[in-house]
Amino acid sequence: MTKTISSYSINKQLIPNHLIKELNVSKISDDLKHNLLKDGYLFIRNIYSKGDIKNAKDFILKHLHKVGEVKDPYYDGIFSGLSLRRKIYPTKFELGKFWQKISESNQLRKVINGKEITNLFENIFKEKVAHFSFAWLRAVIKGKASPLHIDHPYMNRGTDKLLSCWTPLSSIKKNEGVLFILKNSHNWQDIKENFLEHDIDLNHNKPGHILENTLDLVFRKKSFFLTSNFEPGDCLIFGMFTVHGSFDNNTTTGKIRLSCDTRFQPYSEPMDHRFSGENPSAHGGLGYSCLTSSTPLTENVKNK
Ligand SMILES: O=C(O)CCC(=O)C(=O)O
Repeated sequence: MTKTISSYSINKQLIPNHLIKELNVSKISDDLKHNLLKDGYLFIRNIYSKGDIKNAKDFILKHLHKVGEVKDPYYDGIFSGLSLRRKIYPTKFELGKFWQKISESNQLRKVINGKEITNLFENIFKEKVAHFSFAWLRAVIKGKASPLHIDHPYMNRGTDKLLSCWTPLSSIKKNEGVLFILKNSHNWQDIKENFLEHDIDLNHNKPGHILENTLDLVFRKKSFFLTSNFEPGDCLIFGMFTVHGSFDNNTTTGKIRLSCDTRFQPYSEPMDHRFSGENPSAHGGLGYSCLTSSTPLTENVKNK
C-alpha cells in the first residue's frame, strides 16, 4: 500500500490527513446564531462580490510589486524573494504607514467593511453592528504559519460580544496556509480559564498564544482540524474563545497567502479603544506596524 505524505504542516511538523476535516458550511437562511453557538464558528461561502475581492487583491499586490516583493505578473501574487520595502520606508513608523495605507484603501474596505458582510453580522446579532477600524491584513509567504491562539487576550477591553471574521483575498488551498479551527474548542474550559484575565498589552510576561504543541492538544482533546479550500467570497466567523491558527504556507508555486481579519460587534456595546477611530493605536501603541506583514516579507520570521 502506498502511503500519502501529508502536505499539511505546522512549524514543519506534519499533520496527518485523517485529522483534517471540512468546516460545516452555513447558509444565510440558516439560524446563524444557533450554528455559531453550536460549532463556535460560521463558515459561509459567496458572501462577498468576487469582483470586489479581485480589486482588493490586485490593489494589495500592486503595492507589494512596487516594493519588489511580488514577481511579474503582479496579479499572480508570487513572492520574488526580494524586498525594497525597508529601503523606501526605513523606519518602523513609515513601514506601519505603508501598511496602513493599503489596509485603509477603499478597495479593501469595500470588501471587509462593505454592505454584504455588515448585513450578515446584523443577521447574526439581530441588531445594528459596528466594526473595528483596525484591520489585520496578512501576506504570508511560503513556510510561515500563524500561532495557535484564541482572540480574547488580544482584544478584550470592549464587549465580549465580539466576533472575528477571516476573509481570504484569493483562492487559498489547504496546503497554502489556510486558517483552521479546532473542533469543539469553544467549549474548552481549561483554555478559556488560562486566558480569561490575560491582556497581552498589560502582561508582557505571558504570551497570548497557546504554548502546548498543536498536535498534542488535538490528541489530548480528541479534536480535529476544521478547514477547507477557501475561495474568494468566503468568510469564516468565530468567537473569542474558539481555538484557531494556520497551517504553514506550503505553496508549490511561491504564492503569497493574502487574507484579512476584521472584528464586528453590536453597535450598542463598548468597543476596545485600541482598535477604533482614526489611527487606531492597536497593540503597544504601534498602530499598523504591530503587524508582521507591515515589515518586508523577506524579514517575516513569525506571522503575528
Ligand atoms: O490569518 C492568520 O494567519 C491568522 C488570523 C487570526 O488569527 C485571526 O483571524 O484571529
